[in-house]
Amino acid sequence: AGGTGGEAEGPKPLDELVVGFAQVGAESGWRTANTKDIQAAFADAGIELKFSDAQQKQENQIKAIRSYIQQGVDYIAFSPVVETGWDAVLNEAKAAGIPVVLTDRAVDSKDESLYVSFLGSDFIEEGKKAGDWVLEEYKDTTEPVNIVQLEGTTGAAPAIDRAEGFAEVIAENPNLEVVASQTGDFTRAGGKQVMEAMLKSQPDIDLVYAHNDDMGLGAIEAIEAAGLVPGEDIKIVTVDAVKDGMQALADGKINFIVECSPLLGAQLVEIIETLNDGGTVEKRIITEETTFTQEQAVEALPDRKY
Ligand code: GYE
Repeated sequence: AGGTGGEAEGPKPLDELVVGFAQVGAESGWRTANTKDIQAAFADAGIELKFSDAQQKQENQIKAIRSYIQQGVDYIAFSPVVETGWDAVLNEAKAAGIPVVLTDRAVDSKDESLYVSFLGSDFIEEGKKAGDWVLEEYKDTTEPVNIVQLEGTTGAAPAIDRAEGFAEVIAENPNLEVVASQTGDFTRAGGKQVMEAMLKSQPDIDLVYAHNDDMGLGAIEAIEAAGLVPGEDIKIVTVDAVKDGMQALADGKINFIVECSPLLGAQLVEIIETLNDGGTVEKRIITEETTFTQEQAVEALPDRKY
């Protein structure tokens, strides 16, 4: 019928709208919470949501998006597993007149007309917040501080940006040095495996900076298995603040967590409804976030929803 996207025909009744969502996978506690929140928000709004899980593979995500285009959905939303390589499929969506909303992660495309909005966190800022804590923690140290970094999925916006923000801040103190950095793919198993190897290759690790809680939790297992005390012998800073991470923080095994909110569902629904009404939305919508110390985790845990 030509004019998908709703702009030309005026608002569609919400119960006739169809949105296709292409999720990264189920790699972390954050991701599971994100999926649940988005599905619940669409169910509450009475808007049909088609959902696919790409198992952290870009090719699967591209296939899912193509299938949504084929089915003639009204809108497509997705969280791009990596930053590069989206122009072709996004051009196909554009040619079909289907607006695309990026949730959570960015694409590095130069052509901003390929998506209507990017809703998600400022990952560079998150990396800086992690760096700020480390800077403060070691401000009086005169000895070298050996930091190992557990990176998120290679090529993913949060992995690139969290490394960048952190590096920028810790550069202020020449004693702070990242002595090893490797991807754990945002999974607990990945974090554990990389940490095991690092404990063997790096004689004197002072701190682990993990790009998400799950990898930090995997690192805790490796550290304990090596007979060391996480949070004391080796300090740990992570990003996300999901329940398991917050529990480990409250238990003293993690030292600091930078929050990254997975609760994007309500805002995504709002974007879709606005577009459906013919309105315009901000090109960049940044999620509001905080940070947690061990004491703050103890207080926040009882009310934590995910
Ligand atoms: O931090 C991590 C997840 O893209 C912000 O992906 C998200 C990240 C999150 O697997 O736990």
